[in-house]
Amino acid sequence: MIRKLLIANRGEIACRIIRTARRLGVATVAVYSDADANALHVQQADEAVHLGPPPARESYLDIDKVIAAAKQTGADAIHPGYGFLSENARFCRACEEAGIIFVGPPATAIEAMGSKSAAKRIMEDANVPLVPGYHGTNQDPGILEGHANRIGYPVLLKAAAGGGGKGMRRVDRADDFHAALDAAKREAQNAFGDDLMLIERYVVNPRHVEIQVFCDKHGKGVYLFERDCSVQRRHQKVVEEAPAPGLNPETRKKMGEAALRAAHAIGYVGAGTVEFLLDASGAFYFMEMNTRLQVEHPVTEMITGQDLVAWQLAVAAGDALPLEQDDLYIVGHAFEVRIYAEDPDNDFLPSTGKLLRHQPPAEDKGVRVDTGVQTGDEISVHYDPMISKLIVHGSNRREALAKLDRALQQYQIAGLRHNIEFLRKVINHSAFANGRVSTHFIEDYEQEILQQEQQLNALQCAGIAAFLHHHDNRVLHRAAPKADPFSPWHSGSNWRNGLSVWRSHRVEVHGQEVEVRYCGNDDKLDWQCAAASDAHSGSITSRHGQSIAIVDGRRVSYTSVSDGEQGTVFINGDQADFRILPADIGESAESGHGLEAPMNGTIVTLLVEPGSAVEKDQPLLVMEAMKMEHTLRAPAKGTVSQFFCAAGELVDGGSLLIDFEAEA
Ligand code: MV4
Repeated sequence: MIRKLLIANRGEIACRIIRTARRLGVATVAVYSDADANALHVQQADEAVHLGPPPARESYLDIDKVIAAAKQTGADAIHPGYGFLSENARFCRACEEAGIIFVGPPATAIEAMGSKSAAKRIMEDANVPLVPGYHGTNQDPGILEGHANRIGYPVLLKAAAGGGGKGMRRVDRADDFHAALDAAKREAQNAFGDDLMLIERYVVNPRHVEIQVFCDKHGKGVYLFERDCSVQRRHQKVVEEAPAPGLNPETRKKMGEAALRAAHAIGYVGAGTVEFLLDASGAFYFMEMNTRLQVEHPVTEMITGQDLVAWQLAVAAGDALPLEQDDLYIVGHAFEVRIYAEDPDNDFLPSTGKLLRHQPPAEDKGVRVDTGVQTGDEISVHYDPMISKLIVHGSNRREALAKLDRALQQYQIAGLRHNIEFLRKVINHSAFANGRVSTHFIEDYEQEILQQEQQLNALQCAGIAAFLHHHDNRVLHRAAPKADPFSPWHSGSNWRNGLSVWRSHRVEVHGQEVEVRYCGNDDKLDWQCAAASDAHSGSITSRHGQSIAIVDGRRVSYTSVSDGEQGTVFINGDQADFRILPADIGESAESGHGLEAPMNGTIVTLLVEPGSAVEKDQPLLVMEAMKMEHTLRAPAKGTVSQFFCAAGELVDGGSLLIDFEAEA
């Protein structure tokens, strides 16, 4: 029995683990960096230990500090969550040496999955289906080419040490083989310091289907069915669901049993995930095994009714698995989407800063929100910019999808860019609605999903007008003499009732400039809105406590967030971020004399020479962070005077990378 659990993680997963521990009567210890002193996971735990400065390697990744925290607080077990130390065999051993239970598999199982080619040999022996290919140690280019010819084109070259698509090259013709091999080897050497390559037949347009397995310390294992995580963007999962749409029960059973053979082959204990590629014919092939609890585990919990963290704690304590295979069954359908602070309009660059509002939809039967942040928190450059996960469950896929869209509409996030509109476009695409998911989904429908211009509609205009009215009153209120509490300015309502004064503002919203006029008071406001392309007008009444508005007789939800001259309105499931433009003519002078690193990371390449004249949005530099590449672009037409960084260099978020002069 585990009495006290230290959670060596932060954010939503730390909070999620604490929730189960609390339910089971297990005391919890959080750990935190300086950046997280006030974070939700620290507030929710029974006690918390400070680890160090914000960079993960000096806090959440520091094995000695984490072990010391567990000893100091008398924790008998450590849950690593995902990421950070979760798949670190050295950490697993350090726990063992300190007499602390590591909630996860034995170090040997983690190590067995470290090399792709070694893993494939183990899986081959265990009779787990593999993509036809070559995973031997002879790396002679001529020999490798011979294997490619035997396998048949197209083939895929993969770095044995790789992951996340790095060091991977598709080769369509024998003529291209050697050039592709050289390039893939170079990339693998740079990224992993190891250029051992394997070759596989290229599976065209596959699905990513993964099996959740669980093993106890008594040699027993079960599978908790599959998750389809095909919808990805540059190897980042966007939507996950369970069960996989259209998977037939025989294939499910075959995949589940193959996954268990994989787990048993490496002496697995605890929660694990075996990833497969599934092709259009229903054939499936082992890709890799993740030796941790995954981000998307909640969809499995929703369809099985099980708490996987509770299972992990039971297994770690030496208990038998809570259920046998025949006791497990699928009920309904579940989706998960990951809400990120990122800008889909700017290459999904992480968006850092203060979260002025984070109000997820209310949790309800079939709607679950896993989050580790709250309004007022800072999304920093130091960690993954995930804000929360939304998980929904319905009695079938269609119902779950409808719930998902409704819940996304109810999200209120302000202060940062986020991906909610992007997610809504993905899940509302007809191909997705029809279950036609694949790993090429985002690429295939990129035009429809990304290029849609945000439209300004009448409800948004009404919301902005109401905001401006409120904003102006506040400004006037501040100007009123404080000494006079009976001043009509203090009444909270616009006392110029019936004076019919029209006020006007120029506002930038959805990338366009709009003139917004209003006239009236808190009870009834007439408004007019003119953009270059179209115009709207109407009236808005009864903004009760800023939660309900009646717009031309339609009763809708309405609320707003204000940040100086910027604001966000949420109206009827729609969001509009806008900026009040200065009353005088001309754009506000964007002085921007440089580009800063949006997060901690590594410089991959510089794309222009210092001194180059560049166009607005021209790519200037590629950096890598959080397993993703990010392109920094010119904010305007201008000149790159100087780079303050070089390829390969580690840079801190916020540090100046490029000296940039916008053209006057
Ligand atoms: C493949 C493949 C097609 N054929 N292997 C990409 C990351 C790595 N973990 C495995 N990946 C792939 N391996 C063969 N033989 C296509 C992919 C792939 C992919 C796999 C899962 C989810 C998204 C993907 C996106 C592009 C390519």
